[in-house]
Amino acid sequence: MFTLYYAKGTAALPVHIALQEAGADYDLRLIEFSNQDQLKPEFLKINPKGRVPALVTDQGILTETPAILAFIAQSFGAANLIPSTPYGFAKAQEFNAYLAATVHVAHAHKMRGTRWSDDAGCVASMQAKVAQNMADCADFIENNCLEGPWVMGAQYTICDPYLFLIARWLRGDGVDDTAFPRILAHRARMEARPAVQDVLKHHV
Ligand SMILES: N[C@@H](CCC(=O)N[C@@H](CS)C(=O)NCC(=O)O)C(=O)O
Repeated sequence: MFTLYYAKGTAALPVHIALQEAGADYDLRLIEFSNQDQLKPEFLKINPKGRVPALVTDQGILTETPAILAFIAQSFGAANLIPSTPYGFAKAQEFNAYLAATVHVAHAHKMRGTRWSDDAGCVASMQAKVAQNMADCADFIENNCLEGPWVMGAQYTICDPYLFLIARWLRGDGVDDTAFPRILAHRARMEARPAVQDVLKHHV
């Protein structure tokens, strides 16, 4: 039994989808950013970083989206959510690490610029760059990372719900996502999956 601490539409979404796809037994704890729940002492005991996702397991608490996704995939081997070879697994991790360390960070400059500067002008300047940076990331993914129909090719993996999250963020970040038809088609394929439809009911 797992407990997923999540906020709607955040990096917790791919973890939530992976749990559902894997057939895991889990329950949910909603963290409302509008109430600053992520900074309250009860949540900081779960994740002192004050971020979601956090997954409570019977072995301890896991944070960081790529790590949690890999844990779910390896814990539920029958769900076949990672490539079986070391190279294939590394390629999946390469993609998820890019989303976590580059794309998510580029997105975070829209709402969380004060992490990097106390200067209001700098924060505004970083915000103004978000659409361009996210479009550049989308362009890189569109042309280099999406084998099709899934990120890793024929196999649906933990890369797919993570890309789905990023695809959902693009318009809000000011990106014209119609310029990225392969990402849009991937998003539509994700939305057609029953597990994704079940999960999305918790993210509206
Ligand atoms: N590196 C972390 C980032 C997690 C993260 O920043 N999550 C955001 C939601 S997408 C969050 O909890 N933000 C709350 C805040 O910044 O106060 C991961 O990949 O899981």
